[in-house]
Amino acid sequence: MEKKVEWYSDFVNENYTPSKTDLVVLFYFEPAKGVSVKEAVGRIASESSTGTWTTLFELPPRMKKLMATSFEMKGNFVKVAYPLDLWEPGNAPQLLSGIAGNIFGMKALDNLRLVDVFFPKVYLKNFKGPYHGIEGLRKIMKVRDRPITGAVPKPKIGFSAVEHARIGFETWMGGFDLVKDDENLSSTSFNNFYKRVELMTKLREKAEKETGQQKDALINITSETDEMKKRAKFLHDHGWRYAMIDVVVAGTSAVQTLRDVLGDYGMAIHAHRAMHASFDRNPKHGMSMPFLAKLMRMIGVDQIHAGTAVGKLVGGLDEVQSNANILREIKVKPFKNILLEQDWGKIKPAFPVASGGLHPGLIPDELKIFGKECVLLVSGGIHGHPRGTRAGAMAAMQAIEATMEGTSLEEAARGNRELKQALEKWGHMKPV
Ligand code: CAP
Ligand code: MG
Repeated sequence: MEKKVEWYSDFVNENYTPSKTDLVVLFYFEPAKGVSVKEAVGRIASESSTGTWTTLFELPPRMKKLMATSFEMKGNFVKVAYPLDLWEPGNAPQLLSGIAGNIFGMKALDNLRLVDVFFPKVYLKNFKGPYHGIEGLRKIMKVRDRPITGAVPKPKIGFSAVEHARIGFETWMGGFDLVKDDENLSSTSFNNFYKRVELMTKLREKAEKETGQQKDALINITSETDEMKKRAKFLHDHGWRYAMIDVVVAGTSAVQTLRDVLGDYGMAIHAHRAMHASFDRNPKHGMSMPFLAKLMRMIGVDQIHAGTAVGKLVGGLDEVQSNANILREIKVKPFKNILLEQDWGKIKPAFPVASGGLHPGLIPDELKIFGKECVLLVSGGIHGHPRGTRAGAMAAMQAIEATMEGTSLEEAARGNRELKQALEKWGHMKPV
């Protein structure tokens, strides 16, 4: 008789009903040639929980209780339930090492995609969620009835701190709320972080005085973690209410640490998602953007880039709307094979950020997709205005106002020179 060397089928139970405290993951999978569906889903559950490739000599009884279970196979989708005790409370990196770890490299699968995760209440309670959330940020910025607006000086890196701050000032003066650093700008020989912050602080005061509006900035602190803490304190000492982190490259551990540090200062986190497309762009493999957004809301960012659907970067309408739902809703409804149900309980809603290739002519599309509950970043689309940054920001603000009033941009352009000039340059083109 052939000896049993593997125990993958022990991790599959088509009749399993998850308990209230199970974490449930929705995966898309494609078995490799010669691997049955049952073996494939058994391996997913096994390698991401207690299993390994072979049967073992010693198995304490506890093991049984810690095994994950694959259930509900529908075509190429399967759900896997993980018992709560597998997970260290409040440890986001450990979660990823399990549900998003070795399993992506298994030879038994041609493709595997982590689509979404349902977090039980007891698991969520060890994470802080956003410090301010949507309501808190609206209060700070004193902006109620329209999206919060911002822009990155462009080109994205190369300006000196003085040049950068001057462009920031023009952005604020054109009516924008926020000036944002670009993802690859941190502290360079030509644009030192500390110098940039000092200059921006002076010009923020001037812009606030001249406009009577609240102004702020999303200044990028991404760096080694101790240095990030230092930069966070420096921002706080200079009266800034936000800090920006490239959350994927910095990693969940650093984001958790900074959520604590910034929370103690009463500051918000702007999350840039640079590098996300390395694992979410291929629809058959990797991890989905809605799940990244969910993970970051759980850890506690106040806003995160969510795509535009019409701008220069990938991310279709279903994905963009799913990102927005996962970030804004208290009770997220299941949607196609993209979202699982999720009750966020006490975790505050976060803003989706629309960014990437936007200009005034695309603002009606963005407001249709997101409504007013978003942050709109229009960068190249203001600095490329024929009369410069300030006029560009004015044009974008005019486009927002017109759209919110239900007026077409063409009609609004008759009384607004800046918008008229923006439309003459870009019309409603969708950049690629
Ligand atoms: C936008 C941007 C952002 C992208 C990121 C850029 O500038 O600053 O980093 O929006 O993409 O460098 O491209 P533009 P996403 O407005 O000039 O395009 O929001 O999809 O993460
Ligand atoms: Mg950028």
